Amino acid sequence: RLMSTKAASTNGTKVDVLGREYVVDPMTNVTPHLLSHVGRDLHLQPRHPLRHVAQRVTQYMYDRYLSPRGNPLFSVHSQLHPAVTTHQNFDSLLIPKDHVSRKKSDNFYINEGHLLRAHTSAHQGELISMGFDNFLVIGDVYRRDEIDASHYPVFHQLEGMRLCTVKEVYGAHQNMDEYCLFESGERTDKLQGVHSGESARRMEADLKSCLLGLATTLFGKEAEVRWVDAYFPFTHPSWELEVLLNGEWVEVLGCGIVEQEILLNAGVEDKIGWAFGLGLERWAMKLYGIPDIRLFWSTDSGFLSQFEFDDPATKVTYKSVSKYKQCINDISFWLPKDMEYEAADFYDLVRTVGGPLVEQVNLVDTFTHPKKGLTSHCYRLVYRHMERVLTQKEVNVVHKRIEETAASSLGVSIR
Ligand code: FA5
Ligand code: MG
Repeated sequence: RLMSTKAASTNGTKVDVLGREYVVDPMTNVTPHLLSHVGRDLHLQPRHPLRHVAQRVTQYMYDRYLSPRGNPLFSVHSQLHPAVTTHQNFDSLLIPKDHVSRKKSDNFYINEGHLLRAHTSAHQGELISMGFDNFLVIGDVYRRDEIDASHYPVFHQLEGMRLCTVKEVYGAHQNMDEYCLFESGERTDKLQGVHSGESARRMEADLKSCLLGLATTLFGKEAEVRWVDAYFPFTHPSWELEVLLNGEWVEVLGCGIVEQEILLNAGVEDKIGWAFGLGLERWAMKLYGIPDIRLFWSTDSGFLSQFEFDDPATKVTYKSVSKYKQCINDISFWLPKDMEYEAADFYDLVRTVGGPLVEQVNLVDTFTHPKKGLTSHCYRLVYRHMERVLTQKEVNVVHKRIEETAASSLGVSIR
C-alpha cells in the first residue's frame, strides 16, 4: 500500500506523485528521499524568498509587456504537475534520442515513459498548442546533478516565452506586405534558415534588453553581468547570462530564439518566438546574499523570519545565522566487477543517508589496479550542519552508515 500522507512516495511496485500512480520498471530511479521534496512547492509558499523572487520577475514582465488596453500580456502557470512524459521533457523540444541530457544518471525517472521534469521548458509545447503566446511557467525541477553551494538535486525555474506576429515585431505600418518574418536561406551559427535576419535580430534585441532590464531591476545598475554564447536543441541562436557573485561568474539563465519546428509542431505558423529559463535560487542568492542553496529548504525560523514581509520588493540582506565548522571525511572503495556502477548512484545514496548534513561530495581520486583490473574511487565528503555545531563523533556515525549502505546496496568494497 502506498503511504497516503506524503505528496509523493514509492512502495517498490508503484510510484505515487501528487495523486498520480506510475508502475515501477527498470528505469525507475526516484528515491523516497528525493520524493519527499515533491509538493513542498517553495515557489508558492507565502513569504518564502523563492516566491518573493518569482513575484518580482512576474511583476517586471507584467509591467514591460502590456496589451493595447493596458493589461499584462503574460499569463502565469505555477501549478503544472512536475511529473512529465519523456515526450514533454525531451522529444517535444527536439532533444535527440541519444542526447546526453536524457541519461538515467542525470535525471530522476519515474519509469521508462515518465520523469520528474528536468526543466520548465517541458511545458512549452503544450502551452503553445493551447494557444498561449506570452507565458511564464514557474515550478520545481529535478536533476541528478553534483552537490555544492549552488547546485541541489531539486531547484526552481521560471520559464518565459513570447511569440510575436509580424505586426508585433515591426509595429503596424501602412503597407504590412513589405514586412516578413520568414525567408528561406542557409542555417548559420547566428540564424535559423527560415528566419529573416532582421526579424531574428529584433527578437534577439527584445529578449536581451528584457533580461538585462530584469537583472538591473533586481540587482541594481552596478551589478556586473555578461552574455555567453550557448547551445540548446530547442533554441537557435542561444545565450546564457552570467552574474558576478562574490568574485565568481555564476550562470543565472539560458535563452534563445525558439526553433521554428517547435512552433510548427504546436500548430503555430505565423509567429517567431523567444524563450528563457532562469534558476530562481541563483537569482535569490544574488539578490539576498544567501550563501548556500540548501538554505531554501530550511524550516528554521532563523532563516524564514528574515523574509517575513508582504511586499516582495522589500530590500533585505541575509544574515548568516552562523557559519559552523565543516567536518571532512574521505571514503574509498573498489567498484564492483560484475555490476554497473555510476557515481550518481553514490551521490543519491549519500543524499538519502546523510540528508542535509552533507554539504559536498567530490570524487577526488580514481585508481585502477594494474594486475587485478579493479578500479577504486575516493570521495571526499564535507559535512556541515546549517544551524548548529556538528561533532566529529556524530559525523562518524553517519559516515559509517554511508559506508555500510554503499557496500550492501552498490556492491562496492570499502578499502
Ligand atoms: C535549461 O534548463 C533550459 N531549459 C533553459 C532554457 C529555456 C534555454 C528556454 C533556452 C530557452 P540550464 O540547464 O542551463 O538550461 O538551466 C537553466 C538555469 O537553471 C541555469 O542557468 C541555472 O540558473 C539554473 N540551474 C541549473 N542547474 C541547477 C542546479 N543544479 N541547481 C540550481 N540551479 C540550477
Ligand atoms: Mg546551463
